[in-house]
Amino acid sequence: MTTMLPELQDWVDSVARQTRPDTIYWCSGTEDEYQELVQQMLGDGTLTTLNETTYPNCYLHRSDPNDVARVEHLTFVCTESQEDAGQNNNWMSPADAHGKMDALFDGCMRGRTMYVIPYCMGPISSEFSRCGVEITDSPYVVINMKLMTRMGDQALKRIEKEGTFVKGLHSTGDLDPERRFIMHFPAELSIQSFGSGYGGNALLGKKCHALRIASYQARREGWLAEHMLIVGLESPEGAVHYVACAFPSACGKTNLAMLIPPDELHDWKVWTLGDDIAWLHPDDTGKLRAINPESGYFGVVPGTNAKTNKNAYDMIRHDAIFTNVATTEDNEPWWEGKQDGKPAKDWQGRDYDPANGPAAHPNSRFTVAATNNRSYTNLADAPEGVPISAIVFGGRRKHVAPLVYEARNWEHGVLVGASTASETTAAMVGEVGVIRRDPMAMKPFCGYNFADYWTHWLNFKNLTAHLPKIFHVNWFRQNDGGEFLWPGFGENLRVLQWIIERCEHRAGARETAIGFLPRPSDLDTVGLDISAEALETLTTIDSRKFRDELISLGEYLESYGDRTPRELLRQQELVLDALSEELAKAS
Ligand code: SAT
Ligand code: MN
Repeated sequence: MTTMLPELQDWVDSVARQTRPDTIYWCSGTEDEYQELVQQMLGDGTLTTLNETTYPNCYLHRSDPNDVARVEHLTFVCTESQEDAGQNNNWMSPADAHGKMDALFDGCMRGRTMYVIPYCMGPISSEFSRCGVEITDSPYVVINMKLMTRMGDQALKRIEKEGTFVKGLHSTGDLDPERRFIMHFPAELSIQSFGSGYGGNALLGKKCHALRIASYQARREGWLAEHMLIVGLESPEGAVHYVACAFPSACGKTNLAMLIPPDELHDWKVWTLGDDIAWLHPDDTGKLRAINPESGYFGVVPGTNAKTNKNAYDMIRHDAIFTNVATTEDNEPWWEGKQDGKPAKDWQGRDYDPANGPAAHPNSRFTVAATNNRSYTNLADAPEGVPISAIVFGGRRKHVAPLVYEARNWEHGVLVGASTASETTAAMVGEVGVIRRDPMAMKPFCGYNFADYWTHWLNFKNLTAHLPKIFHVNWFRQNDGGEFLWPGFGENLRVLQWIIERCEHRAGARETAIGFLPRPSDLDTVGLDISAEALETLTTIDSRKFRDELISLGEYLESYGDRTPRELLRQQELVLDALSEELAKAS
């Protein structure tokens, strides 16, 4: 096949001249094509079948053990000026990066098939959607892109009509971590990724396009590309609110997006629109509307069970791709926290031996189409998106951050977002459990200087009349004995309920130096198994610790130099002054 769009045809031809594949294959996105690729990969061992009775159409992929997570230290934003990438990104000049990548891509597809994947991020007919074409030599990438995006002929048609698309070039190379780079060229609307087959490094529509490149475009065009789930909450009275929540990778976005109400709140309904990325646009009526650019989930497997996330547990029982999980004697997939069965082989295919560590890799993943999910709503396909009532930021914090608080106003909310920090997880290569700053949960994903990004956020004050309220949550607070104080999972709905009742001006709160906190009595805790003491701890702050936090936040914001917006520093000072005043009063 070919295309009528000369720019696309020329690019595909030039990539083929450079990479020298044996064959070029244009992906149509059909079910038959998916099945044929699966058969081919079963043949060459890239995939294996799982138990066909209990896990129909499910496959296992074992990746190279050196290639199991995103590699932030090998991910670069390549702008002419280093300042434009900011200290939040690794930077390389476009000329140097192209030189390096050209050498790596030279002849790298010899003996391989080159797949051309036209894809559309967002509903095909939405004005908010953006298209791209990924060229890859990995059929595993093709089938994942099929589940995760709207790809193939329908996307190609839109691209030919629009004439613009993001160019993504990917090769697994030889999977040598020494020859691995993920390069972004925002000004060229292009991405080049070499040497990894793992999710965020290789499925270029996801983090590379829908966050890094899109955030750069969004700044120019007046919208936001964010690392947020989108969930709809329908109260027993029938009011529906849509909430967008930003958390770092592997902090439970997928669980929150498909939450199941606890028994006492069974009259509530929860609808999933997205579990990872939201594109937010101001509309004509002054509201922010969100679309999910993806159409599938690439979720963390360990910990998923019938209690923690029944919707996810059920949706990965058919038509799913598993990456780096263990298997049982019956050839079912197995992972830590599955609470059913025992591992026979670990994620590397060895006989399971606890001495080798967990049976499933801690960052093992499932890929499924969003329509597998029981709480999926076809509003996820609505071209106009959904109006957002509240934006929620959160991280994984043992101490300091309370269960929930509400920012005073938009500008303060931007500070709250910028203050997000979290203990690191297995979704990225490196030490797990270290606290790091992760503003808006976008540290690894913002395609330009964070200082400019905060300015862009602050500017929405002038763009939009009915801005959402902004909140911060922390499900991960622990007591001194290291036990979690909040039960989490379905019970998180109680916090979301307070949030939307705040949006409706119905729920109570007390004003503190850091914003509005619920009193224990402001939360619906009927039937919740929690001590009064734990609830008290969750809804109070240690002003001294929080003041230290604010001081360190101020230093962090200042470290961005002149570009840091004054308004953000002013907000930091306001909170700091209020905390000092509280401490002075108490002493
Ligand atoms: O690897 S991905 O970036 O796709 C998943 C994640 O880290 O959130
Ligand atoms: Mn993510």
